[in-house]
Amino acid sequence: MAGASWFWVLILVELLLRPGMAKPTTPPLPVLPLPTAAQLKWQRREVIMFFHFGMNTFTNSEWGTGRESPRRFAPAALNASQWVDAAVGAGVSLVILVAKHHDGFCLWPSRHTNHSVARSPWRAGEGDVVGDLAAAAAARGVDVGLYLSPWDLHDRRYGLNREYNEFYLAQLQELLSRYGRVAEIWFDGAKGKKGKKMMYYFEDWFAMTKQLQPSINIFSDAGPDIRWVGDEAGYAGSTCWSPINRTRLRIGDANLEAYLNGGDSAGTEWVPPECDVSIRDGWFWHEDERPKELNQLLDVYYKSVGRNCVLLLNVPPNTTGLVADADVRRLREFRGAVDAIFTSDLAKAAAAKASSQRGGKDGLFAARNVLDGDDGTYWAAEDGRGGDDEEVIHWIQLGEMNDSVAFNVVRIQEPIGMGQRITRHEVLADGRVIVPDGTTVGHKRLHRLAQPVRARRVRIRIVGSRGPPLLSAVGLHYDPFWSGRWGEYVATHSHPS
Ligand code: FUL
Repeated sequence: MAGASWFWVLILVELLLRPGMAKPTTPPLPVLPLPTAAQLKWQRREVIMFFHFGMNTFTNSEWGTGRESPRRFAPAALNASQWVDAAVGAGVSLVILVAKHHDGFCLWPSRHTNHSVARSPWRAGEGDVVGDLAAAAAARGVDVGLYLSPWDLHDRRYGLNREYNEFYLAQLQELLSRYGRVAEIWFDGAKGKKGKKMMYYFEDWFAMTKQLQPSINIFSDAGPDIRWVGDEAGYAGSTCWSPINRTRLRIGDANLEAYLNGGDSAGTEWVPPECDVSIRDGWFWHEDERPKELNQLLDVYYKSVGRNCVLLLNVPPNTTGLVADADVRRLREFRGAVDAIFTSDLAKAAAAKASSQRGGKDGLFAARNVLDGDDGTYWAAEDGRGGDDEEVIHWIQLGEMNDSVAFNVVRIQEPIGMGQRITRHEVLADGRVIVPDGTTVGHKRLHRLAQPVRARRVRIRIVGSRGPPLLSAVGLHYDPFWSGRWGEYVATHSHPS
Protein backbone atom coordinates (compact mmCIF):
# COMPACT_ATOMS: atom_id res chain seq x y z
CA MET A 1 0.00 0.00 0.00
CA ALA A 2 1.33 3.38 -0.84
CA GLY A 3 2.32 5.74 1.96
CA ALA A 4 -0.60 8.11 1.34
CA SER A 5 -3.17 5.27 1.70
CA TRP A 6 -1.69 4.15 5.02
CA PHE A 7 -2.04 7.69 6.19
CA TRP A 8 -5.78 7.67 5.51
CA VAL A 9 -6.27 4.24 7.13
CA LEU A 10 -4.54 5.53 10.29
CA ILE A 11 -6.75 8.62 10.35
CA LEU A 12 -9.84 6.40 10.05
CA VAL A 13 -8.72 4.10 12.89
CA GLU A 14 -7.99 7.13 15.04
CA LEU A 15 -11.47 8.57 14.36
CA LEU A 16 -13.20 5.28 15.15
CA LEU A 17 -11.37 4.96 18.45
CA ARG A 18 -12.30 8.43 19.63
CA PRO A 19 -14.97 8.29 22.37
CA GLY A 20 -17.33 10.51 20.39
CA MET A 21 -17.26 8.11 17.46
CA ALA A 22 -17.72 4.93 19.50
CA LYS A 23 -20.96 3.06 18.82
CA PRO A 24 -23.62 3.94 21.37
CA THR A 25 -24.82 1.22 23.71
CA THR A 26 -27.89 -0.47 22.28
CA PRO A 27 -31.11 -0.53 24.30
CA PRO A 28 -31.70 -3.78 26.19
CA LEU A 29 -34.02 -6.38 24.72
CA PRO A 30 -37.71 -5.88 25.58
CA VAL A 31 -39.49 -8.36 27.84
CA LEU A 32 -42.68 -9.59 26.15
CA PRO A 33 -45.61 -8.99 26.01
CA LEU A 34 -45.46 -5.32 24.97
CA PRO A 35 -48.20 -2.66 24.74
CA THR A 36 -49.37 -1.36 21.36
CA ALA A 37 -48.97 2.35 20.58
CA ALA A 38 -52.70 2.85 21.33
CA GLN A 39 -52.40 1.13 24.72
CA LEU A 40 -49.35 3.25 25.62
CA LYS A 41 -51.22 6.43 24.72
CA TRP A 42 -54.19 5.31 26.83
CA GLN A 43 -51.97 4.48 29.83
CA ARG A 44 -50.36 7.93 29.82
CA ARG A 45 -53.77 9.60 30.09
CA GLU A 46 -53.98 8.26 33.68
CA VAL A 47 -57.42 9.75 34.41
CA ILE A 48 -60.31 9.53 31.90
CA MET A 49 -64.02 10.26 32.28
CA PHE A 50 -67.29 8.38 31.90
CA PHE A 51 -70.65 10.06 31.24
CA HIS A 52 -73.67 7.95 32.22
CA PHE A 53 -76.67 9.83 30.88
CA GLY A 54 -79.84 8.52 29.28
CA MET A 55 -83.33 7.29 30.07
CA ASN A 56 -82.30 6.31 33.62
CA THR A 57 -81.45 9.96 34.34
CA PHE A 58 -85.13 10.83 33.83
CA THR A 59 -86.64 7.80 35.57
CA ASN A 60 -84.26 8.09 38.54
CA SER A 61 -83.02 4.53 38.10
CA GLU A 62 -79.79 2.62 37.53
CA TRP A 63 -81.14 -0.15 35.33
CA GLY A 64 -84.27 0.56 33.29
CA THR A 65 -86.84 -1.86 31.92
CA GLY A 66 -86.71 -1.12 28.20
CA ARG A 67 -90.40 -0.16 28.29
CA GLU A 68 -89.90 3.54 29.04
CA SER A 69 -91.48 6.02 26.65
CA PRO A 70 -88.91 8.08 24.67
CA ARG A 71 -91.06 11.09 25.65
CA ARG A 72 -89.53 10.98 29.09
CA PHE A 73 -86.14 12.01 27.69
CA ALA A 74 -86.36 15.80 28.01
CA PRO A 75 -83.21 17.65 29.16
CA ALA A 76 -84.10 21.36 29.33
CA ALA A 77 -80.62 22.75 28.57
CA LEU A 78 -78.26 19.98 27.49
CA ASN A 79 -74.82 21.42 26.80
CA ALA A 80 -72.11 18.91 25.89
CA SER A 81 -69.46 21.67 25.93
CA GLN A 82 -70.14 22.11 29.64
CA TRP A 83 -69.50 18.37 30.15
CA VAL A 84 -66.23 18.55 28.25
CA ASP A 85 -65.18 21.66 30.19
CA ALA A 86 -65.79 19.74 33.43
CA ALA A 87 -63.53 16.97 32.11
CA VAL A 88 -60.82 19.40 31.03
CA GLY A 89 -60.98 20.96 34.50
CA ALA A 90 -60.05 17.55 35.87
CA GLY A 91 -57.13 17.19 33.44
CA VAL A 92 -58.93 14.57 31.36
CA SER A 93 -58.14 13.97 27.66
CA LEU A 94 -60.64 11.16 26.90
CA VAL A 95 -64.37 11.08 27.68
CA ILE A 96 -66.53 7.96 27.23
CA LEU A 97 -70.27 8.39 26.68
CA VAL A 98 -72.89 5.71 27.33
CA ALA A 99 -74.57 5.85 23.91
CA LYS A 100 -76.99 3.03 24.83
CA HIS A 101 -77.45 1.49 28.28
CA HIS A 102 -79.23 -1.77 29.13
CA ASP A 103 -82.70 -0.20 28.61
CA GLY A 104 -81.91 0.14 24.89
CA PHE A 105 -82.65 3.88 24.56
CA CYS A 106 -80.19 5.39 22.06
CA LEU A 107 -78.66 8.84 22.51
CA TRP A 108 -78.16 9.12 18.75
CA PRO A 109 -80.82 8.82 16.03
CA SER A 110 -80.10 5.22 15.05
CA ARG A 111 -81.69 4.05 11.79
CA HIS A 112 -82.15 0.61 13.31
CA THR A 113 -84.56 1.43 16.14
CA ASN A 114 -87.31 3.85 17.06
CA HIS A 115 -86.22 3.80 20.65
CA SER A 116 -83.99 6.87 20.52
CA VAL A 117 -83.66 10.64 20.88
CA ALA A 118 -85.45 10.94 17.52
CA ARG A 119 -88.73 10.05 19.28
CA SER A 120 -88.13 12.34 22.24
CA PRO A 121 -89.32 15.93 22.80
CA TRP A 122 -85.70 17.06 23.16
CA ARG A 123 -84.96 19.50 20.31
CA ALA A 124 -88.19 18.26 18.70
CA GLY A 125 -86.57 14.92 17.93
CA GLU A 126 -83.74 16.55 15.94
CA GLY A 127 -81.03 16.20 18.60
CA ASP A 128 -78.04 13.86 18.75
CA VAL A 129 -76.18 13.64 22.06
CA VAL A 130 -73.34 11.54 20.57
CA GLY A 131 -72.87 14.12 17.80
CA ASP A 132 -72.95 17.02 20.28
CA LEU A 133 -70.36 15.41 22.52
CA ALA A 134 -68.09 14.49 19.59
CA ALA A 135 -68.19 18.11 18.33
CA ALA A 136 -67.65 19.63 21.78
CA ALA A 137 -64.74 17.31 22.48
CA ALA A 138 -63.11 17.91 19.10
CA ALA A 139 -63.32 21.67 19.71
CA ARG A 140 -61.24 21.22 22.88
CA GLY A 141 -58.82 18.58 21.62
CA VAL A 142 -60.39 15.90 23.82
CA ASP A 143 -60.83 12.33 22.53
CA VAL A 144 -64.09 10.42 22.62
CA GLY A 145 -64.99 6.85 23.58
CA LEU A 146 -68.39 5.12 23.43
CA TYR A 147 -70.28 2.50 25.44
CA LEU A 148 -72.86 0.40 23.57
CA SER A 149 -74.57 -2.03 25.94
CA PRO A 150 -74.74 -5.56 24.55
CA TRP A 151 -77.62 -6.38 26.91
CA ASP A 152 -80.68 -4.63 25.43
CA LEU A 153 -83.99 -4.86 27.29
CA HIS A 154 -85.95 -3.02 24.61
CA ASP A 155 -85.18 -4.68 21.33
CA ARG A 156 -87.31 -7.74 20.55
CA ARG A 157 -84.45 -9.38 18.68
CA TYR A 158 -82.55 -9.79 21.96
CA GLY A 159 -82.27 -13.55 22.56
CA LEU A 160 -82.22 -14.43 18.83
CA ASN A 161 -78.56 -14.98 18.09
CA ARG A 162 -78.35 -14.07 14.44
CA GLU A 163 -80.92 -11.27 14.39
CA TYR A 164 -79.67 -9.53 17.49
CA ASN A 165 -76.00 -9.76 16.51
CA GLU A 166 -76.87 -8.25 13.12
CA PHE A 167 -78.74 -5.43 14.85
CA TYR A 168 -75.93 -4.84 17.37
CA LEU A 169 -73.33 -4.76 14.57
CA ALA A 170 -75.48 -2.33 12.61
CA GLN A 171 -75.54 0.06 15.57
CA LEU A 172 -71.83 -0.44 16.16
CA GLN A 173 -71.14 0.48 12.54
CA GLU A 174 -73.22 3.64 12.86
CA LEU A 175 -71.37 4.75 15.96
CA LEU A 176 -67.92 3.95 14.63
CA SER A 177 -68.37 5.56 11.23
CA ARG A 178 -70.49 8.68 11.82
CA TYR A 179 -68.64 10.55 14.54
CA GLY A 180 -64.95 10.76 13.59
CA ARG A 181 -62.21 9.15 15.60
CA VAL A 182 -63.29 6.97 18.53
CA ALA A 183 -60.46 6.17 20.96
CA GLU A 184 -62.15 3.54 23.13
CA ILE A 185 -65.21 1.28 22.95
CA TRP A 186 -66.80 -0.35 25.99
CA PHE A 187 -68.38 -3.78 25.64
CA ASP A 188 -69.97 -4.22 29.05
CA GLY A 189 -70.45 -7.80 30.24
CA ALA A 190 -73.33 -6.94 32.64
CA LYS A 191 -76.66 -8.74 32.26
CA GLY A 192 -79.54 -9.24 34.70
CA LYS A 193 -80.12 -12.72 36.10
CA LYS A 194 -83.41 -12.93 34.21
CA GLY A 195 -81.90 -11.68 30.94
CA LYS A 196 -82.66 -13.90 27.94
CA LYS A 197 -79.89 -16.34 27.07
CA MET A 198 -78.00 -15.63 23.88
CA MET A 199 -74.55 -15.63 22.31
CA TYR A 200 -72.71 -12.46 21.47
CA TYR A 201 -70.51 -12.71 18.36
CA PHE A 202 -67.59 -10.97 20.02
CA GLU A 203 -65.08 -11.92 17.34
CA ASP A 204 -67.28 -10.25 14.68
CA TRP A 205 -67.74 -7.17 16.86
CA PHE A 206 -64.01 -6.84 17.56
CA ALA A 207 -62.99 -7.33 13.93
CA MET A 208 -65.52 -4.78 12.67
CA THR A 209 -64.46 -2.32 15.39
CA LYS A 210 -60.79 -2.49 14.36
CA GLN A 211 -61.65 -2.20 10.69
CA LEU A 212 -63.58 1.03 11.26
CA GLN A 213 -61.31 2.49 13.95
CA PRO A 214 -57.79 1.06 13.61
CA SER A 215 -56.32 2.93 16.59
CA ILE A 216 -59.20 2.24 19.01
CA ASN A 217 -58.80 0.38 22.32
CA ILE A 218 -61.44 -2.29 22.91
CA PHE A 219 -62.53 -2.61 26.55
CA SER A 220 -64.34 -5.64 27.94
CA ASP A 221 -63.99 -7.90 30.98
CA ALA A 222 -61.47 -9.78 28.87
CA GLY A 223 -59.93 -7.17 26.57
CA PRO A 224 -58.56 -7.57 23.91
CA ASP A 225 -56.94 -4.16 24.58
CA ILE A 226 -58.15 -3.09 28.03
CA ARG A 227 -59.59 -5.29 30.76
CA TRP A 228 -61.99 -4.59 33.62
CA VAL A 229 -60.20 -4.32 36.99
CA GLY A 230 -62.72 -6.65 38.66
CA ASP A 231 -64.53 -4.15 40.94
CA GLU A 232 -66.48 -0.89 40.68
CA ALA A 233 -64.71 0.84 43.56
CA GLY A 234 -61.83 2.06 41.41
CA TYR A 235 -59.29 -0.13 43.20
CA ALA A 236 -56.63 -2.24 41.52
CA GLY A 237 -54.74 -5.00 43.33
CA SER A 238 -51.63 -3.90 45.23
CA THR A 239 -49.87 -6.28 42.85
CA CYS A 240 -51.02 -5.32 39.39
CA TRP A 241 -49.70 -6.77 36.15
CA SER A 242 -50.72 -5.47 32.74
CA PRO A 243 -49.98 -8.91 31.25
CA ILE A 244 -52.66 -11.59 31.63
CA ASN A 245 -53.65 -14.85 29.95
CA ARG A 246 -56.72 -14.11 27.88
CA THR A 247 -57.48 -17.78 27.46
CA ARG A 248 -58.47 -17.80 31.15
CA LEU A 249 -60.93 -14.89 30.75
CA ARG A 250 -64.63 -14.93 29.86
CA ILE A 251 -66.72 -11.81 29.35
CA GLY A 252 -69.37 -11.60 32.08
CA ASP A 253 -67.76 -14.27 34.35
CA ALA A 254 -67.90 -12.92 37.92
CA ASN A 255 -65.53 -15.60 39.28
CA LEU A 256 -62.57 -13.97 37.59
CA GLU A 257 -62.52 -10.80 39.66
CA ALA A 258 -59.39 -11.57 41.69
CA TYR A 259 -57.48 -12.61 38.55
CA LEU A 260 -58.54 -9.42 36.75
CA ASN A 261 -57.57 -7.33 39.78
CA GLY A 262 -53.94 -8.46 39.87
CA GLY A 263 -53.15 -9.70 36.36
CA ASP A 264 -50.52 -12.36 35.80
CA SER A 265 -46.71 -12.15 35.93
CA ALA A 266 -46.69 -15.03 33.43
CA GLY A 267 -49.35 -13.44 31.20
CA THR A 268 -48.74 -13.75 27.49
CA GLU A 269 -50.89 -10.78 26.39
CA TRP A 270 -50.74 -7.10 27.29
CA VAL A 271 -54.27 -6.23 28.52
CA PRO A 272 -53.98 -3.55 31.23
CA PRO A 273 -56.86 -2.85 33.64
CA GLU A 274 -59.14 0.19 33.74
CA CYS A 275 -60.61 1.18 37.13
CA ASP A 276 -64.20 2.38 36.71
CA VAL A 277 -65.86 4.17 39.60
CA SER A 278 -68.50 6.88 39.93
CA ILE A 279 -68.00 10.27 41.56
CA ARG A 280 -71.42 9.63 43.20
CA ASP A 281 -72.93 6.41 44.54
CA GLY A 282 -74.87 5.68 41.35
CA TRP A 283 -73.66 5.60 37.76
CA PHE A 284 -76.63 7.80 36.74
CA TRP A 285 -77.59 11.10 38.35
CA HIS A 286 -79.96 11.01 41.34
CA GLU A 287 -81.05 14.16 43.12
CA ASP A 288 -80.34 12.81 46.62
CA GLU A 289 -76.72 11.83 45.93
CA ARG A 290 -73.61 13.94 46.45
CA PRO A 291 -70.13 13.77 44.94
CA LYS A 292 -67.48 11.85 46.86
CA GLU A 293 -65.22 13.84 49.19
CA LEU A 294 -61.86 14.98 47.84
CA ASN A 295 -60.04 12.57 50.11
CA GLN A 296 -62.03 9.62 48.81
CA LEU A 297 -61.15 10.61 45.26
CA LEU A 298 -57.48 10.88 46.18
CA ASP A 299 -57.65 7.44 47.79
CA VAL A 300 -59.07 6.06 44.54
CA TYR A 301 -56.32 7.84 42.59
CA TYR A 302 -53.55 6.21 44.65
CA LYS A 303 -55.17 2.78 44.29
CA SER A 304 -55.73 3.05 40.55
CA VAL A 305 -53.22 5.37 38.85
CA GLY A 306 -50.78 4.59 41.68
CA ARG A 307 -51.12 0.87 40.96
CA ASN A 308 -50.38 0.85 37.24
CA CYS A 309 -53.95 1.53 36.06
CA VAL A 310 -56.05 4.15 34.32
CA LEU A 311 -58.85 5.67 36.41
CA LEU A 312 -62.19 5.93 34.58
CA LEU A 313 -64.13 8.39 36.71
CA ASN A 314 -67.87 8.57 36.03
CA VAL A 315 -69.57 11.98 36.25
CA PRO A 316 -73.32 11.77 35.53
CA PRO A 317 -75.01 14.79 33.89
CA ASN A 318 -78.35 15.71 35.52
CA THR A 319 -81.92 16.03 34.19
CA THR A 320 -81.16 19.53 32.89
CA GLY A 321 -78.43 17.99 30.75
CA LEU A 322 -75.55 19.54 32.71
CA VAL A 323 -72.86 18.30 35.06
CA ALA A 324 -73.92 19.55 38.51
CA ASP A 325 -71.94 22.51 39.93
CA ALA A 326 -70.94 20.48 42.99
CA ASP A 327 -69.33 17.87 40.72
CA VAL A 328 -67.59 20.50 38.59
CA ARG A 329 -66.12 22.04 41.75
CA ARG A 330 -65.02 18.67 43.14
CA LEU A 331 -63.33 17.76 39.86
CA ARG A 332 -61.35 21.01 39.86
CA GLU A 333 -60.43 20.49 43.48
CA PHE A 334 -59.29 16.96 42.68
CA ARG A 335 -57.06 18.08 39.80
CA GLY A 336 -55.72 20.95 41.94
CA ALA A 337 -54.83 18.50 44.71
CA VAL A 338 -53.11 16.02 42.36
CA ASP A 339 -51.10 18.88 40.86
CA ALA A 340 -50.24 20.27 44.29
CA ILE A 341 -48.92 16.88 45.41
CA PHE A 342 -46.97 15.96 42.30
CA THR A 343 -45.78 19.26 40.81
CA SER A 344 -43.05 19.64 43.37
CA ASP A 345 -40.58 16.77 43.54
CA LEU A 346 -38.13 16.68 46.42
CA ALA A 347 -35.86 14.34 44.45
CA LYS A 348 -35.47 16.74 41.53
CA ALA A 349 -32.11 18.14 42.62
CA ALA A 350 -30.74 14.85 43.97
CA ALA A 351 -27.68 13.03 42.66
CA ALA A 352 -28.54 9.59 41.26
CA LYS A 353 -26.37 6.48 41.28
CA ALA A 354 -27.08 2.81 40.75
CA SER A 355 -25.71 -0.68 41.34
CA SER A 356 -24.84 -0.84 37.63
CA GLN A 357 -25.64 1.10 34.47
CA ARG A 358 -25.90 -0.39 31.03
CA GLY A 359 -23.02 1.00 28.96
CA GLY A 360 -21.39 2.63 32.01
CA LYS A 361 -21.88 5.99 33.65
CA ASP A 362 -21.79 8.11 30.52
CA GLY A 363 -23.96 5.78 28.47
CA LEU A 364 -27.54 6.41 27.48
CA PHE A 365 -28.98 4.45 30.40
CA ALA A 366 -27.53 6.33 33.37
CA ALA A 367 -29.19 6.52 36.78
CA ARG A 368 -29.84 10.26 36.38
CA ASN A 369 -32.40 9.50 33.64
CA VAL A 370 -34.97 8.82 36.37
CA LEU A 371 -34.85 12.50 37.34
CA ASP A 372 -35.05 14.19 33.92
CA GLY A 373 -38.86 14.29 33.68
CA ASP A 374 -38.68 12.54 30.29
CA ASP A 375 -40.72 9.33 29.88
CA GLY A 376 -38.57 8.30 26.96
CA THR A 377 -35.30 8.00 28.89
CA TYR A 378 -34.63 5.39 31.53
CA TRP A 379 -32.06 3.83 33.79
CA ALA A 380 -31.13 0.29 32.77
CA ALA A 381 -29.20 -2.08 34.98
CA GLU A 382 -26.50 -4.15 33.32
CA ASP A 383 -27.62 -7.48 31.90
CA GLY A 384 -26.92 -10.61 33.86
CA ARG A 385 -26.31 -9.04 37.23
CA GLY A 386 -28.69 -8.82 40.16
CA GLY A 387 -32.39 -9.57 39.83
CA ASP A 388 -33.48 -12.65 41.73
CA ASP A 389 -29.92 -13.38 42.77
CA GLU A 390 -29.81 -11.98 46.34
CA GLU A 391 -26.06 -11.35 46.22
CA VAL A 392 -26.23 -8.74 43.48
CA ILE A 393 -29.58 -7.04 43.97
CA HIS A 394 -30.07 -4.06 41.66
CA TRP A 395 -30.63 -0.70 43.27
CA ILE A 396 -30.84 2.94 42.42
CA GLN A 397 -30.14 5.68 44.93
CA LEU A 398 -31.00 9.34 45.14
CA GLY A 399 -28.47 11.12 47.32
CA GLU A 400 -27.33 14.52 48.59
CA MET A 401 -30.94 15.46 49.26
CA ASN A 402 -32.13 18.26 51.43
CA ASP A 403 -33.29 16.54 54.61
CA SER A 404 -35.03 19.59 56.00
CA VAL A 405 -37.95 18.80 53.67
CA ALA A 406 -40.20 15.83 54.33
CA PHE A 407 -41.96 13.49 51.88
CA ASN A 408 -44.75 10.97 52.39
CA VAL A 409 -45.19 9.66 48.86
CA VAL A 410 -42.68 7.70 46.78
CA ARG A 411 -43.32 7.53 43.02
CA ILE A 412 -41.63 4.84 40.91
CA GLN A 413 -42.15 4.32 37.15
CA GLU A 414 -41.08 1.69 34.63
CA PRO A 415 -40.78 2.46 30.90
CA ILE A 416 -43.54 -0.02 30.08
CA GLY A 417 -42.90 0.21 26.35
CA MET A 418 -40.07 -2.25 27.17
CA GLY A 419 -42.42 -4.61 29.05
CA GLN A 420 -43.44 -4.77 32.70
CA ARG A 421 -40.56 -6.25 34.68
CA ILE A 422 -40.33 -5.55 38.41
CA THR A 423 -41.88 -8.22 40.66
CA ARG A 424 -40.58 -7.15 44.08
CA HIS A 425 -38.97 -4.01 45.47
CA GLU A 426 -38.21 -2.16 48.71
CA VAL A 427 -37.59 1.50 49.52
CA LEU A 428 -35.02 2.63 52.11
CA ALA A 429 -34.42 6.10 53.55
CA ASP A 430 -30.93 6.65 55.03
CA GLY A 431 -30.64 2.86 55.34
CA ARG A 432 -34.00 2.36 57.07
CA VAL A 433 -36.66 0.37 55.24
CA ILE A 434 -39.74 2.56 54.65
CA VAL A 435 -41.49 0.34 52.09
CA PRO A 436 -40.74 -3.28 53.00
CA ASP A 437 -42.86 -5.31 50.64
CA GLY A 438 -43.39 -3.51 47.32
CA THR A 439 -44.35 -5.78 44.43
CA THR A 440 -45.19 -4.58 40.91
CA VAL A 441 -44.41 -1.08 39.58
CA GLY A 442 -45.58 -0.75 35.95
CA HIS A 443 -46.37 2.66 34.46
CA LYS A 444 -46.64 4.26 37.91
CA ARG A 445 -46.39 2.99 41.48
CA LEU A 446 -47.26 5.38 44.31
CA HIS A 447 -46.41 4.44 47.89
CA ARG A 448 -48.05 6.50 50.62
CA LEU A 449 -46.03 6.41 53.84
CA ALA A 450 -47.49 6.21 57.35
CA GLN A 451 -45.25 9.12 58.49
CA PRO A 452 -43.55 11.97 56.66
CA VAL A 453 -39.86 11.06 56.18
CA ARG A 454 -36.77 13.26 56.05
CA ALA A 455 -33.68 11.71 54.50
CA ARG A 456 -30.48 12.50 52.64
CA ARG A 457 -30.50 9.22 50.71
CA VAL A 458 -33.37 7.19 49.29
CA ARG A 459 -32.63 3.81 47.76
CA ILE A 460 -34.92 1.57 45.75
CA ARG A 461 -33.84 -2.07 45.92
CA ILE A 462 -35.20 -4.22 43.16
CA VAL A 463 -35.48 -7.60 44.75
CA GLY A 464 -37.11 -9.42 41.82
CA SER A 465 -37.44 -8.63 38.14
CA ARG A 466 -38.28 -10.33 34.83
CA GLY A 467 -35.03 -9.49 33.04
CA PRO A 468 -32.81 -6.54 33.96
CA PRO A 469 -34.91 -3.80 35.59
CA LEU A 470 -35.48 -0.43 33.95
CA LEU A 471 -36.84 2.72 35.62
CA SER A 472 -38.00 5.85 33.83
CA ALA A 473 -38.75 7.97 36.90
CA VAL A 474 -38.48 8.17 40.66
CA GLY A 475 -40.03 11.03 42.63
CA LEU A 476 -40.50 12.02 46.26
CA HIS A 477 -43.56 14.09 47.09
CA TYR A 478 -45.44 15.55 49.99
CA ASP A 479 -49.19 14.94 50.17
CA PRO A 480 -50.71 17.40 52.66
CA PHE A 481 -54.11 15.67 52.44
CA TRP A 482 -52.83 12.32 53.70
CA SER A 483 -52.91 11.67 57.46
CA GLY A 484 -50.96 8.42 57.26
CA ARG A 485 -53.81 6.26 58.46
CA TRP A 486 -55.91 4.35 55.97
CA GLY A 487 -59.42 5.71 55.83
CA GLU A 488 -58.54 8.77 57.90
CA TYR A 489 -57.71 12.17 56.55
CA VAL A 490 -56.39 15.41 57.93
CA ALA A 491 -58.56 18.48 58.15
CA THR A 492 -55.82 21.03 57.54
CA HIS A 493 -53.65 20.71 54.51
CA SER A 494 -50.42 22.48 55.25
CA HIS A 495 -46.88 21.27 54.66
CA PRO A 496 -45.03 20.46 57.94
CA SER A 497 -42.24 23.00 58.42
C1 FUL B 1 -72.08 -2.12 34.68
C2 FUL B 1 -73.51 -1.67 34.35
O1 FUL B 1 -74.46 -2.64 34.71
C3 FUL B 1 -73.70 -0.39 35.12
O2 FUL B 1 -75.00 0.12 35.00
C4 FUL B 1 -72.67 0.63 34.64
O3 FUL B 1 -72.93 0.95 33.30
C5 FUL B 1 -71.27 0.07 34.81
C6 FUL B 1 -70.19 0.96 34.28
O4 FUL B 1 -71.16 -1.18 34.18
O5 FUL B 1 -71.75 -3.34 34.25
